[in-house]
Amino acid sequence: MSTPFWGPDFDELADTDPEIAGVVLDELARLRGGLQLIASENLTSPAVLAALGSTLSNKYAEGYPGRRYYGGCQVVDRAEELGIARAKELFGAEHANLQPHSGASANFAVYAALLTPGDTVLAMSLPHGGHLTHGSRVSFSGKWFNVVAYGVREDTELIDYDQVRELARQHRPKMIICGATAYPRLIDFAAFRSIADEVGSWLVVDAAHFIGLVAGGAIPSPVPYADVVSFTTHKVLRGPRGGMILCREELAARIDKAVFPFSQGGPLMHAVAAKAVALREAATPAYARYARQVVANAQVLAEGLAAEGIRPVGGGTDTHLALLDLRELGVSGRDAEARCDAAGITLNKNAIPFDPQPPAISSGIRVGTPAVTTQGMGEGEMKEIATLIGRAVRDPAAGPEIATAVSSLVARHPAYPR
Ligand code: DSN
Repeated sequence: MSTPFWGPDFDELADTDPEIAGVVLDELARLRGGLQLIASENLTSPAVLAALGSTLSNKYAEGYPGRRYYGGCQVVDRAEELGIARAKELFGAEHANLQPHSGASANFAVYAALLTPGDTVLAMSLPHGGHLTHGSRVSFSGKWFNVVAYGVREDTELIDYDQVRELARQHRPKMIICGATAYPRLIDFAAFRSIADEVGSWLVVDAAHFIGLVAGGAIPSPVPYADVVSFTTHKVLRGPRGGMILCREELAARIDKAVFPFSQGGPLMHAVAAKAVALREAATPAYARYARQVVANAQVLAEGLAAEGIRPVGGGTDTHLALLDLRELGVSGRDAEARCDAAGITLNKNAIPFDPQPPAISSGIRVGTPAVTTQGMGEGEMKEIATLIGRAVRDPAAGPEIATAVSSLVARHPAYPR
């Protein structure tokens, strides 16, 4: 019996649009052919991809389950209801909104829900590992709000909680936001809560990078401490590209209204359904094992890179990523990224705290283990990868030889095995 489902059908795509079919195949080949070490990427499951490629993409469903502005939403309502229930259960949250199209959209909605333009926000500085949407002058956050930045200490490269408290007392921010894109260590949510309570601020945690580790029980959860937790669903969590917001019940209506109708129109119901699938997957014991392995792998990778003369910022990692200082090797982040790319290793240049170089050059690289761990790699492979990165960074001529070693490594642990 054939399945009554119009899901991803590659032959249809190849017949209709061979050029885009070629792009899809080439991207799959790129994923399979190299090492994916971008800390914010992962390889989502075929089940998630099936939901994303489904007819749920067709439905307009402005509003929320049971309260839509269009007819015919009774079926897609079930997907959103399942997703909300799973998010609340998995994270122990009072309320969940699955509609943000991205992490940036989620943060826009959070700022809109809690603040009015001109309010003061205390946020981590971007050059110290924060995020554009937390307070950079080139984003809405820095343009419309009075942002005061905290950072890491120069000696420890860890968040300076004394500075956070001092700045909070001095500026009395309406909101304090923590969470980062290039901070490898655990964040002390209890410390942030106590500072927020002392000055009467909202506490928002942007958990985009590490929420998957929280889901798998590999690191502590921010949910008991924060008024609002925002995140993306496509990093360690291994869902579709998109955003999500968790909050206390008292803020539920404000958050929901800030997402729709304030900042978004119709939700992407295929993405909402795919988020629900990812949440179901993330509640399994296999995912918990995965999350622990992601951290173990990142620690071994950071140690291996240290042995190659590439210094882990902050002394190592407690999470899925390591930030590395290349200055001892005399190679910029930009050159290291290019050299690794030529060797089949995809990672990104990254500013390190107090970086003497501008961001487009930078003195560091960032590596993450979500994708390679999804491919089934463990500590042994991480040692091998550290050696390969060390050679690639030091010797630009070794690219082809290292690419051969990378091919043999990924052949043993293929992405999307047939
Ligand atoms: N672009 C993401 C990252 O790589 O960390 C953050 O938005």
